[in-house]
Amino acid sequence: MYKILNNDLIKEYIDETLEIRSILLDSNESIDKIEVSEIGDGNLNFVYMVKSSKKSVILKQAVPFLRCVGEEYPLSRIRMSFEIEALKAEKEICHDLVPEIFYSSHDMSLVVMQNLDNHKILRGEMIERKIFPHLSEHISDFLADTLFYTSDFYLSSTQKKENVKKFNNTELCKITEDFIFTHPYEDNDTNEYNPKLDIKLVKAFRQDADIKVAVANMRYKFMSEAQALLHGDLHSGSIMLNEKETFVIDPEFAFYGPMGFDIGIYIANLAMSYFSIQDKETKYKNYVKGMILDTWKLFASKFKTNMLNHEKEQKSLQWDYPDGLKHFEQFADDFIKKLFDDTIGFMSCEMFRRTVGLAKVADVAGIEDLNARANIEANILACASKLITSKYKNIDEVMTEIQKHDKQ
Ligand code: SR1
Ligand code: MG
Repeated sequence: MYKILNNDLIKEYIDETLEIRSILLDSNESIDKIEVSEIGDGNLNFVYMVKSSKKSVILKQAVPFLRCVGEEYPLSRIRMSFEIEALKAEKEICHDLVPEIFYSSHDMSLVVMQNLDNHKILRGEMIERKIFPHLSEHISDFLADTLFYTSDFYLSSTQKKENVKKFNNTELCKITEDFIFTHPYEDNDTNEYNPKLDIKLVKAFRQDADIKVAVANMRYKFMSEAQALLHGDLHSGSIMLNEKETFVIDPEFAFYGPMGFDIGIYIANLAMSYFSIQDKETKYKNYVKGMILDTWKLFASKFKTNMLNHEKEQKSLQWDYPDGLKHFEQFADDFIKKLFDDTIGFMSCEMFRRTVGLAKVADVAGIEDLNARANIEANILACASKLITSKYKNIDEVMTEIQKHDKQ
């Protein structure tokens, strides 16, 4: 039966759950030998580190409300079941990029998994100006493989439709529909702004026909295009890493949606980090610029390779004629071009909402000088407005646009 755990109740729970107990303790050892500490600061769940002399693990539990708002915002615990199933699916596809699960319980809405204690959250590391030589390779692998191997390009029609049903994550999709695609574009109580941000800028984009139509298009895409199993919240707080290894965590928002959403959210968070860096730190700014360019370019090339290799292996009759593979390649290029446009659209929506919506990014919101922060936020809003209402040939053009709006 479900109960909300705390430090003491976790000990009791582990004592009676042999699968977890045996990971942490020898059979005759007392449960008092383990230490429990709450380490989460996320918006949704409670995260504990559980440590014995033998091992340490992470125990994450969903509670029946939205943690960052409180009990007055009920949210069913089923989100943990989606997280568990998404972790399993992602682990099968990208073994080295997803933490190991030791135990999970749908009834208790909890998962016990690998403690990434040699790894840190990417956002914090970027704020500390740390450099990670393999990150773009790893994230582009994660994106190209999870998005390809869960899509209609790879799965049978029946399996893909079964998966869409399985990941029917309606409540968390609604959070995204509200907090990314709706509230930031209206006068809504949940929105929060830096008091030094010129309110005229906020009002202006909320009444701009081109922006409103473009955002409505992205919202509709998010709600209706079940292309692949998405992570659903792939910002720099959902990545833990060190110099050698990268792990993608927290897929509680997983569902079948448009591929560009995951890529766009990630690149938007890199772009907001870019804007947050003061001009004099040119070395780090250039590093982040390189991350933006590499992520898209590596992703596009790996995704295309996945498509071509699969087609070569399958040898489907449809493309089995002298120029067939060349024509299939045109189809792949066409698809990736549309995916690029979607990516930039979703990227813009993430930039808007992280500036004027409820959830902020520490890279920008952590800047203590509110006037300096407001200047960066104005740049982000202007850039997002331009990106979502324009068409770009490639990521280099997008980067030029970002740089143009980076007015110090
Ligand atoms: C109301 S929850 C706000 C945000 O937290 C999560 O990390 C998602 O990004 C969600 O949009
Ligand atoms: Mg999260």
